[in-house]
Amino acid sequence: MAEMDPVKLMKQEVGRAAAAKVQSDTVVGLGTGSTTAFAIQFLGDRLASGELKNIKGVPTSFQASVLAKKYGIPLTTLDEVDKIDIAIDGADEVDPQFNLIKGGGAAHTREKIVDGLAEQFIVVVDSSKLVEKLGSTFALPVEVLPMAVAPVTRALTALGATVDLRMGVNKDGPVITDQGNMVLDAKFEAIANPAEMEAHINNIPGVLENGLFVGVATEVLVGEVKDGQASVR
Ligand code: ABF
Repeated sequence: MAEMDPVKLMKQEVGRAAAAKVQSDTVVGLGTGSTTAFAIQFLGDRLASGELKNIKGVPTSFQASVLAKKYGIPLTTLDEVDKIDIAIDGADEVDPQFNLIKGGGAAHTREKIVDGLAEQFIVVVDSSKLVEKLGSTFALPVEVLPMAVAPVTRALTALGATVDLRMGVNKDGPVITDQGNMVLDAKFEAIANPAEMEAHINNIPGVLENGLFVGVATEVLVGEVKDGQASVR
């Protein structure tokens, strides 16, 4: 049998470990990204086996809602529930204080709403996402109203970032978010004070949300592969 790609193996194990933390009769925030996709799949498996009962998912993106339907996870909305018990979501960078950069999937606006409401927010990453300082490997995604792309670009540049408009896979036009906005990717040397930077950027007129998640994650599950064996810590 062909060897499974070790990164995929790692994501699978992390997704499985996160799904195992979900209890029956709870509301689950369903994140976006390839690692969380495995968690959603394993939640579906647990429901199908009868081991898990009566959960409702709040999706953070169209992609998450499609996966939830595929794996038989009933969906609900923030109008129907008064709390989210646990959220499972990916990240692009994690620092030692569990602060995150998210938004590589252009879904960080809904993700921050759902992850921020969750009593437990479990982040599922592979070890390549661990950094000492946020911003050191990944540009900070910022969701912007299309009419404000130019002034927000100038404001982020003035903060010291190199700013790019996120283009689609075929480069034939900018990525459009689930809200109909665009995404600027702001690459900083490193972000010294994530809390300050998060508040400052969200205060720039035209900005909807940025990908700094400060003080939101309650647990980080890190997948690793050593000698072909996947483990989670
Ligand atoms: C999403 O998951 C994004 O916020 C983040 O960029 C992405 C990470 O995806 P993957 O698990 O595929 O690396 O939540």
